[in-house]
Amino acid sequence: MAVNMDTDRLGLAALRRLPVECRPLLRPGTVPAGIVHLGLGAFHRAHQAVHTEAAVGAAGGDWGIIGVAPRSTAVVDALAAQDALFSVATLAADGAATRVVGALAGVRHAASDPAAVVGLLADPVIRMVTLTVTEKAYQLDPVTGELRADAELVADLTTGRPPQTVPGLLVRGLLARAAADTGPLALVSCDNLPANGRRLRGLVTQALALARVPDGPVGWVEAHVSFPGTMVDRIVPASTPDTLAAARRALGVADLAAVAAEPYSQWVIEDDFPGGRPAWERAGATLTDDAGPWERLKLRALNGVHSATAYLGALAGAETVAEALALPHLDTVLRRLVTEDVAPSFAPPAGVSVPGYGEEVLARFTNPAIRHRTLQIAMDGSQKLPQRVLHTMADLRAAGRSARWVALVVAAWLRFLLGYADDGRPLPLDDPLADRIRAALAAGRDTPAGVVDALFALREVFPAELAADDEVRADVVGWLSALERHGVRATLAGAA
Ligand code: CS2
Repeated sequence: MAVNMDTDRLGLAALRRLPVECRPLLRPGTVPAGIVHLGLGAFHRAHQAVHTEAAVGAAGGDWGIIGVAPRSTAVVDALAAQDALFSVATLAADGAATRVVGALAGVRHAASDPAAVVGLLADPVIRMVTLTVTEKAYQLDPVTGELRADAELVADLTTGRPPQTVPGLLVRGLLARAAADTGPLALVSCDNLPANGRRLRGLVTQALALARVPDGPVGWVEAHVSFPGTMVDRIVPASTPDTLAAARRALGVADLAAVAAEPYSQWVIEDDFPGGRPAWERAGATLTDDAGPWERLKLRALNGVHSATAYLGALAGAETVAEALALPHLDTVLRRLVTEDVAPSFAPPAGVSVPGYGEEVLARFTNPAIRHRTLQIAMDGSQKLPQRVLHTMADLRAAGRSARWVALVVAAWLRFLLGYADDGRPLPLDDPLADRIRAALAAGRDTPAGVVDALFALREVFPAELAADDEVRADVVGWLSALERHGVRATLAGAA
């Protein structure tokens, strides 16, 4: 890595000019790489990178991270110009603290140099690949977990072209590693998928089959690759020009890869790392043999509530989550969602009270220093609703219970898909299933019942049993009618 000598820009040469409290725990270049991370978004930088830097700082180990951006060049360019350094501002209601993180040992851009990334995955120094690529990049059907083999993925798996999809890149890397026999590897999903370790294993198994990989390398992968499940949690909104301006003020130099996050951070990890791991337990993480209860807790009582806030808030014209929570009665409705519907739907981790966790979540959402846009959370609803909301609903119904508040969240999503807010302003539809959603709505959008029937037919989102459940259908139609007729504010006032 050529050192950036520009002392007005974050980089090794600027480190000595930084206020002492802003300096990294690790000096990049001094910790050899052991991890490849796919997905260099704000979340990775404020979460795994921070925990890993602290773990290596506390206990050592060759666990530098090579950060790979699958698509975006902007973040790779910014980090490459900064010797892979970036800052994280921790925003509490009563003030901010900014610190540079030295966890990254390098950065790569997969789309322009896939061979380098495949080479890294086969490199014996790399013993772990972590991923934050968002739900849709796994290309799994959200309901069944089946791999969705679109033309791009089939081309990646069946031709020799440079891989362009995440599954394609993983398969190519694993084949190279099997051929070189360079030691065991953990593939660690850090995305908000249900049973993310099992889903990633399923993805790899199905992709190897689609690529008609012979038994030898398939057996190698089965014997040498682990897929620990994880629960990851920290609210990290997409960075904005304000984030960068605040970083410059705190650091005294420009940081074009700066991120800002809430103080809270949690990481629960299944301890299954055949090639070793950083001492994350020294950095606030919980190592366990089953992350499932934690993951269900977080997906249902945090992400589900986040999505509810995002759709209801966006419809009512709230730009951020904190603004949405200022809507009269929304907090009451969200509390009822958590206590009456989410809590009885699953068994939480031992000793955890779901309503108590829900209170903590609402306090985090109201942090006034965090400007998390409702529209950011609203995107990709088809990929998020199943594990955040519909699993809760299915479990309640299977136990013979009603799912009234969950039905409100589903109705809010359907109402959002109609594409305009309560004041008539347009709302964007940013979703990998946007075309299918638009086609379904074209067939029936005139009445609430028509909308529900058209969208309940999307099998990638609504499982057949839920779609055929008359009580669920009636609840969702009822809420959607109220939302359409009276708007969010009056619906909340009537419900709370
Ligand atoms: C959010 C998550 O964007 C979203 O859909 O619900 O990114 C959320 O902020 C994180 O999962 C919190 O850990």
